[in-house]
Amino acid sequence: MFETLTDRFGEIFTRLRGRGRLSEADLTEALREIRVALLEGDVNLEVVRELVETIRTRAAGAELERSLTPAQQVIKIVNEELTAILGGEELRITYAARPPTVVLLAGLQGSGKTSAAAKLARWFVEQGRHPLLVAADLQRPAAVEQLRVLGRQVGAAVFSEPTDPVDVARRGVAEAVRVGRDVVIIDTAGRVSVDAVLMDEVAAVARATSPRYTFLVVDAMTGQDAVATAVAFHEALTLDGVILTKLDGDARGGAALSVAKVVGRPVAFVSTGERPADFEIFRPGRMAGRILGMGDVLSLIERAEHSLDQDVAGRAMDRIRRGRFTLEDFQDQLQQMKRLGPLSGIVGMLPGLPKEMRNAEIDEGNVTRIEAVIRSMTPAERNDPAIINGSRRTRIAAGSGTTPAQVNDLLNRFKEMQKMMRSSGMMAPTRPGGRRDKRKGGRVTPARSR
Ligand SMILES: Nc1nc2c(ncn2[C@@H]2O[C@H](COP(=O)(O)OP(=O)(O)O)[C@@H](O)[C@H]2O)c(=O)[nH]1
Ligand SMILES: [Mg+2]
Repeated sequence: MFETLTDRFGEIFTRLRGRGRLSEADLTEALREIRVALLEGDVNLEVVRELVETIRTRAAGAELERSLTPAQQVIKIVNEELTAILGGEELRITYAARPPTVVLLAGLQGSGKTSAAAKLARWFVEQGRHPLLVAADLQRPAAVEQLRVLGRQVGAAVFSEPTDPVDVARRGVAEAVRVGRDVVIIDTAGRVSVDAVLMDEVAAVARATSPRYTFLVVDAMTGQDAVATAVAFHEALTLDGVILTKLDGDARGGAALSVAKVVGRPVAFVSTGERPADFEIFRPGRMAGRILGMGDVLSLIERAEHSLDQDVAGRAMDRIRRGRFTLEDFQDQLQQMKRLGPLSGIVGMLPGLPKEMRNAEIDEGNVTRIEAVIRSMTPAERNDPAIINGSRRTRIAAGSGTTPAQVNDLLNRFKEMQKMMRSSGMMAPTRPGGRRDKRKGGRVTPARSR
């Protein structure tokens, strides 16, 4: 599910990242692409409109955070707004002061209500609660038996009587009180499509049991119908949230994502398969991140915002642009990187990295060695490594506990890096160091303290 969206956002963000500055035209173009991506992903038109407008307003007025490139800022805003339409925060289930806590499930036939009832029971058991399942779907004889089988699987008792739905639901709650069950989950009947009889029946069940939570169960495969269905149920019942099912399917899924926004109630739980365990509390932020294909890059961005020294970062960017990125700057960068935490952790958070790279061992010792070598250089050497001759190399190696070959290796890599920065247009094509001047270049100043 959501592959269409993820693919499209991947392309859009890659193009955005390729730009240093974002012009008005770039932003407009990106927003147009985002709009198309959302529509292709089957997100509701109204939701798309509002989302794109919000992103536009925020991106235009965005305060420039110096730790983020303009593209990163746009991506961050998109992520935050997508999270918001999915309900923002995850729903925290609370319990009735006087048990039982009643949960009512409504929805069309085949949406996954009965499965969700059992899965929800299992979830409450995991929370240390004692749920009672109530089979108030008396339309089909098999429905009660289905719930009994599922109830056994998840270790929850099932109550039912062959009377009528409202009566069964009311008695179910009384039964829970009698046997000391603190949560009651009521499974109701569905129709193939919304109709008045269905609405009246489920509304009557709700009136009779005063549920703490009324959840609409929505099959994520049903496309835009899901939105209309949700609106109708919300009018009749006043929903507290939505349970999205069949997220393991291969539909585009955008419609399901729109439901929460359209009815103004959050997605509470999601079901991702047929097994009882394929069910979890819905985390909007995580889902948005997944859809946008970002791995955990946003937590990385956040961490960067908090732990990086903005001035150092800004200075480095400035020097890169002016073609003056030296070993000294390189060392600053290494130090900043180390503040973000273990390198292996950072690599794990980067999206789109090939698996081999994710698993590659990141050699922290290597970074420490590079730093030692740079620290053993004089400022003049750091500023212009070209002056490092054989005897300087030997001195630096001795000072850093490395070998002249290792010093050479670092210098070669640094040269490669500068070349790359230049050819990628990141760095202006002036000379390294920028103030190579024979007088200074020849002078040996003592290395800075370790
Ligand atoms: N793949 C998949 N199938 C599901 C999921 N939830 C429910 N189903 C299946 O959908 C069908 C209808 O589910 P059911 O709970 O009986 O729907 P109800 O009519 O609303 O009670 C059943 O075959 C379920 O096994 C899910 O998350 N993933
Ligand atoms: Mg059912």
